[in-house]
Amino acid sequence: MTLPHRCALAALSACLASSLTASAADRKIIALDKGWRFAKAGTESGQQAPQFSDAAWQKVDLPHTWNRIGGPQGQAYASDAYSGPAWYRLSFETPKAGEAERYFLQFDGVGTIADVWLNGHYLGKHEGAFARFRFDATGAMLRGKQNILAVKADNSIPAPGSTTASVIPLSGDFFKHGGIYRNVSLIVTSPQHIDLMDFGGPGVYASARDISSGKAKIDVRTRIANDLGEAAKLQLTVRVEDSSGKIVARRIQAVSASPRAVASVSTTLDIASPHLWNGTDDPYLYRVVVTLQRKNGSPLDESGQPLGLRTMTFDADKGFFLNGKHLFLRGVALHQDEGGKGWAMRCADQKRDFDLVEDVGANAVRLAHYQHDQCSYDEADRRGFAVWAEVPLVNEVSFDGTPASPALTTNARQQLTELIRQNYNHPSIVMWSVGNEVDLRAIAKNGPSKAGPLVRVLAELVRQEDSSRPSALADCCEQATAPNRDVLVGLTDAVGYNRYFGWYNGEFDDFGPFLDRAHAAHPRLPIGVSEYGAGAALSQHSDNPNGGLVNPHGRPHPEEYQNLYHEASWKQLAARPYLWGVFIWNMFDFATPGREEGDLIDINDKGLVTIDRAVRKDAFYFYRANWNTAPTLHLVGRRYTDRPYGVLDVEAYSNTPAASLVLNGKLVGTTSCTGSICLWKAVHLDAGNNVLKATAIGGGAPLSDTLQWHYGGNPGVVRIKAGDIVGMITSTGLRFGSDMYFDGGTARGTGLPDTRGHVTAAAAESSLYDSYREGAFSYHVPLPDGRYSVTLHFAEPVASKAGERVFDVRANGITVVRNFDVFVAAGGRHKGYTRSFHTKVTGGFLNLEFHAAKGQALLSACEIVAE
Ligand code: GCB
Repeated sequence: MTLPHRCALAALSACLASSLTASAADRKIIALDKGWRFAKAGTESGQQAPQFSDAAWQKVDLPHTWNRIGGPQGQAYASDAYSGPAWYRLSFETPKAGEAERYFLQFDGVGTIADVWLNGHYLGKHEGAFARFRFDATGAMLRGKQNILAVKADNSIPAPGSTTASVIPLSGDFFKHGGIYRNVSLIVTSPQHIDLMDFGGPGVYASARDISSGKAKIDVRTRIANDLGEAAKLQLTVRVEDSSGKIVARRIQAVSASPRAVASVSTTLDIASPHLWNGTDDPYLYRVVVTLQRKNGSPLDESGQPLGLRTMTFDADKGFFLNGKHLFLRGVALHQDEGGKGWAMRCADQKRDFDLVEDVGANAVRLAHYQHDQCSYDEADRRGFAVWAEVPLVNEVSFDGTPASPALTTNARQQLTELIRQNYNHPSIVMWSVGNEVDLRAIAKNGPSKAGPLVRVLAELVRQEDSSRPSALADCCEQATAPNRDVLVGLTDAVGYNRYFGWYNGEFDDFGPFLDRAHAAHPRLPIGVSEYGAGAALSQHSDNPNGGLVNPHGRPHPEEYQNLYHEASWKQLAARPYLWGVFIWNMFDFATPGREEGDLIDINDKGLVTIDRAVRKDAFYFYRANWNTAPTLHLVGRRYTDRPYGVLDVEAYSNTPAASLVLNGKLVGTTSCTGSICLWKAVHLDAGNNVLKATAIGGGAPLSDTLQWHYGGNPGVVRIKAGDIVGMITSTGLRFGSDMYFDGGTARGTGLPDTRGHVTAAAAESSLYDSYREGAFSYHVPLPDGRYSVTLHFAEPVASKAGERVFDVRANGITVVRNFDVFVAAGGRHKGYTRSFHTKVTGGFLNLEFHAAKGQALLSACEIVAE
């Protein structure tokens, strides 16, 4: 008996002929990926008719999507955001097989709604962009002749009255690509076969129980379809093969198949000395192979499914346990999206992505926000990743804040059933999520809970379909203050929190206390973090990301801020043993309409890796150093090549105990690395080029990392843009670094509308005043000893009259500006004003202190120039 195999369409006849001779009743899978015609012909005008001429249509191969979204800011890039109907047609020939053969057309994923015709016969509709679906095409197939397959794919944006109005997701922060973006196959079976019409599932469902070191019980449920009009006596052989293909258990059963019916047959097998699927340490896979045979033993059909033996538990206080051993799920979230390809990613692309996930040292993936391609779940099984699988119920259950309609509920149930049945056999899946942030827009307009009823329905469906795995939910808004907020936490068996402290809201240090409150409020609920992250642009940089504000919904997104965000967040997450795990949002930048952030357009830049997979951002290495046991040594800031300041801290990410830094061939020093961070403080750059080389011993072998920075400045000149995270160059070419060398105070302004564009500058440069540091603060600026002239830039952002803000400035302990009221000095609010003085530096530092007698001191910029 040969295993099912896939014939390519080009060589179809020969391939089929050989397999038909080899075993006439064997299942054959024929790839229908090549030679399609495509057109964005919206209106229906006979495209489905066999005689329709598609000669003028574009030639395409699958996987295919017409959409291309996102690219770099300010550069021409290919974009096609068309959302609506489009058509595909394929002409293919089947060799003449036996008259009794059954033909199934299998689509692995079509965005969003597919209508399918074969030879002009309407086979049906599938609503939902992410699950596999099949049609029984037997009645419409022309055996041994040319067949015409026509598919209408419609990714209209969901809106009241649109074709997709009752198809989840109704919205979400990602672009919904259109097209036949995964593979299509023709499956030929005998009339008695393993059922293919079970929500796209394999028809064979295996699970393990009573696993001990001595043995395990395997329960296999097989759905057997008899498409003939008479009853049949058949035989079912279920075998379990170990990873080398050796049969370790087998059972043969007689089966009575009623006419035109599907029978469900249960089989239990024992495996001695089970070898467990043990996550990334040992992702051992068995295989369950089910063979349907005639009574005489000749084969009719066969299906092989992955089987991993493992136990798992979620404990509200202790986290996640795999095979009885605690395992913290170090996760990253993934979308199915790549620059230039969109959703039309091949298996090889997914493998490459999983290589990167493996390299960062993750042991878990959140396949967000929907069902992914089978290749991804296969990769997770093979590599031992735990998977958070998820149905695409995102943000909202209706357009107007009302509960989900019956039609939407039916669609959500369908998509969840597809998700579970199609992926039931993957040992990697540890939970089924029934929704993402559906509390976000369910702030009741006219009363209480709107999303709750649907979440309950879906959680109950998980219980019915698969009681071995918990239902889960990614929550956005618990503890947020909003009237009539839907309370969804607690409706599923486990929860994940999507939280962005220090990005969208709050401070880094809010994360831990938030989780502690959530744990206290839900003492019996296993909780984890289903999303946390921050954006990072490769071309935007900060000398000190603590010094200014990012604009989460815009620009800038300096890469160094993402580093800081993850350093601060991971510290708190790693210290909370009750968490079952965390997922970084996101492993890769991804396409989403409407974002103008960092240095990109229509891309969410929270990835640890860029959308084209070309660049691993610094934060990638922070996690690699923390999560992967393979030695890591990575100097931080390699893309910030042109430095405004000559004295700065140098950081490396490493899982070695200590590292050394050499600058232009001279040893700077050796420092210990704590929390995977090695820090050399106040390193003095040379004028011109600086080659920095870090070295360490990791895993018994020497490690090194090198980068180059340029310092074009002069150690006797320091220009600081206070309260700004990226700095600026003035119209006359003066370079102000981002806020640096400060202590205390709060950064304000940049990205906020309070001062931007309103300041009339004393000098011409109004943007110098669009940020400021405010409060009681000081600067400790490293400078060569000597005499300096200092110019301070101020603008009053809020006061409406004299006397609201009065402060002094001291330079090295001497008051140089006294009882200063910017409002008075500048002649009103939003007016730039400068004060200059001379001072002397001895001992290598200039100390500037800002003290208020009334209100709070502030500073917009400062220029220190040696005389
Ligand atoms: C979220 C959403 C996710 C977004 C993410 C973000 O909470 O679940 O879909 O992409 O935030 O980056 O804003």
